[in-house]
Amino acid sequence: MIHTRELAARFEAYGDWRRRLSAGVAALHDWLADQDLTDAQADLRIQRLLERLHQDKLVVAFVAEFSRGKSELINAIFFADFGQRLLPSAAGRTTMCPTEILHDASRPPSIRLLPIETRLKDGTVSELKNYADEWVTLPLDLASAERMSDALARVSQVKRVPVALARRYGLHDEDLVAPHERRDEGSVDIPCWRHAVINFPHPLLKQGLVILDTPGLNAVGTEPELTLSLLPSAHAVLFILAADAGVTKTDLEVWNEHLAGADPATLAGRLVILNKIDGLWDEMKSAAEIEAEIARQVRLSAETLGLPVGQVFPVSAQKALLAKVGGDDSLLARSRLPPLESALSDKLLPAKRDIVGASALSEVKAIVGGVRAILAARAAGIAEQIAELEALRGKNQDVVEHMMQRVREEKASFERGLARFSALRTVFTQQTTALYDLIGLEALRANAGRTRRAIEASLFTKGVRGAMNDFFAQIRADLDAAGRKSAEVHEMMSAMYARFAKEHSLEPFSPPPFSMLKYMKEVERLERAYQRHINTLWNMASKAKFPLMKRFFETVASRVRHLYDVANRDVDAWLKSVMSPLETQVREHQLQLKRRLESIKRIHRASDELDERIDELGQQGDALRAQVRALDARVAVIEAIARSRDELPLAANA
Ligand SMILES: Nc1nc2c(ncn2[C@@H]2O[C@H](COP(=O)(O)OP(=O)(O)OP(=O)(O)O)[C@@H](O)[C@H]2O)c(=O)[nH]1
Ligand SMILES: [Mg+2]
Repeated sequence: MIHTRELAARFEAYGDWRRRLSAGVAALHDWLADQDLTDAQADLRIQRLLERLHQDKLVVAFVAEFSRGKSELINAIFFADFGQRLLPSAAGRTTMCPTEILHDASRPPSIRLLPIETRLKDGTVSELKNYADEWVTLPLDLASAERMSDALARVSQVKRVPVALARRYGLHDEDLVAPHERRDEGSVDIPCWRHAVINFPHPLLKQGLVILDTPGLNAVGTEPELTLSLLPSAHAVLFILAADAGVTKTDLEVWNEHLAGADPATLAGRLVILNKIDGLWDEMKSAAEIEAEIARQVRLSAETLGLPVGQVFPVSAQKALLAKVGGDDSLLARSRLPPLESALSDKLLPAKRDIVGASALSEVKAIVGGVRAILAARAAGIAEQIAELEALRGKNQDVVEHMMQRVREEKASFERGLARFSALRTVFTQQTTALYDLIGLEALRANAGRTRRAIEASLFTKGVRGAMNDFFAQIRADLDAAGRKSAEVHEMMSAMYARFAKEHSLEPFSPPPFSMLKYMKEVERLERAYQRHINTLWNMASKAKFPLMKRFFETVASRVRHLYDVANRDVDAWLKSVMSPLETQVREHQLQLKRRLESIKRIHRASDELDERIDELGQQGDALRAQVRALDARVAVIEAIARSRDELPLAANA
């Protein structure tokens, strides 16, 4: 298993590199804050970049027609240590839903399953990942390979439903009936689950590897998220063919529709696997003949798919699994899995590192670009002042007065332009006040008070129920309205930025939008929990039920209060990130005009101050240039890390 170890060592080196890159970015951030060169927007972007670097994953997807051996190959490469087949792999359609295999240290080992019924809801799979209550979670017992494979067998679970229902789920009935299986009148088999996430503490997964096993062909088409987001964001895709058949018509369809691409960088991340070469191991043929047959299929497949021969790997997943489980080295060599494993560790990570490095670097440069723009504006202001003052040497008082007049006019004109900015500020304040009126704690307090009084006033549980329903309805209406309000603010600010950038030829900036979905989902969750609980209380005969209901309301109210706290904090941060870049732009511009005017005023008072002032400005210019050099140095450090490719740690070569 030398190759798995090598892959693990590569992953470790990669994790280490990511940490160094993060440290470089953090150092840059500290320096910017120290120099007073950040604003809320830059802070937010740096924060996001650091988070991304921290959680960065490497996603390897396995895609093919059904029954080509995707799941078997995953078993052979990653899970042979368990001494048995872990993911279900069998003839016919086996994997029925996209299955992510990853490690998340914050949860116990488990398989999480998203019911197919969620297809009737809004929300994408990745959104739904944030809501544990949408998933069915089964623990994985690592001590028992048997119990584990039982739990993992869930990914092939199907159930019979009326065709009409399958259609409502957006599934095509003709695609879903297993071949050879007789279809009942009007009903079909559909997958029980829409998506599965297996949380498993494997060393490679711990380092950030995510494996994506997909169901065969048709399912690729029915889950839009697979095509729209999971596959495109995979860093590598292993496309699996059968060695005897080569590229069939349906294989080609899958390839063309989902995997082929004009972009050479994308194609570099595609490996084609010719699986089941053991089918060609014909006793009646010589080794050389078999070899020639395999080589011919490799060549043909590479040609058909437009890939270099080096990216096509003939293997036998099944024999490789068997060989690893039984410790049979010669069979493992014959299975040809080792060269594929080497390719995964040699090509994948360096490629991934390039991509992550380049994207982190371009984000850093974008952030630094904003800072440079400020520094450049300051430098230009100084240069202009020096030029102005130089022109004053030996000029008489009249000329100085004239010049002062000119700067005053410029300042006045900018200030007139600012009238619009302050009008916008007023509207912005009104809008934010309206937003806080909707979701502020005051509104919640009033709502809770109303509910409390209604509960007190009602002598029967029915009244309590009505009051609680009103309480939730009001919250949902407020969140809804707040969502609309924040969209208004976003629209207004986007327009203002566009206009401001155009009129004063400044850096264009598009403010981030704000979403209420998260809070809405949480309220819905609370409401569901409340409904369940109230039903239990409802059925109680005891006299205690009325006080219990009151107490229960207080619990609910305090949960909602916490939710409001979070929402208010988020809205605060968002509003700042929307407004502060504009404020910075305006402030910088104003400051510059003021400085110019001041220095001319001083000259006006005493012309012997002229040389002194020019000197002073020269020094300011020097300081500014030093600041730019310091900034460059910090960016260069990040750039060097981002572009570095270090050698494997010694352990990997052992
Ligand atoms: N002879 C042979 N059989 C294999 C090999 N790899 C997989 N198989 C068999 O092919 C069948 C299908 O394998 P799976 O791993 O379920 O295929 P899959 O691509 O995951 O199929 P779906 O989950 O249905 O999309 C199983 O019976 C495997 O044992 C191989 O290298 N040689
Ligand atoms: Mg499968």
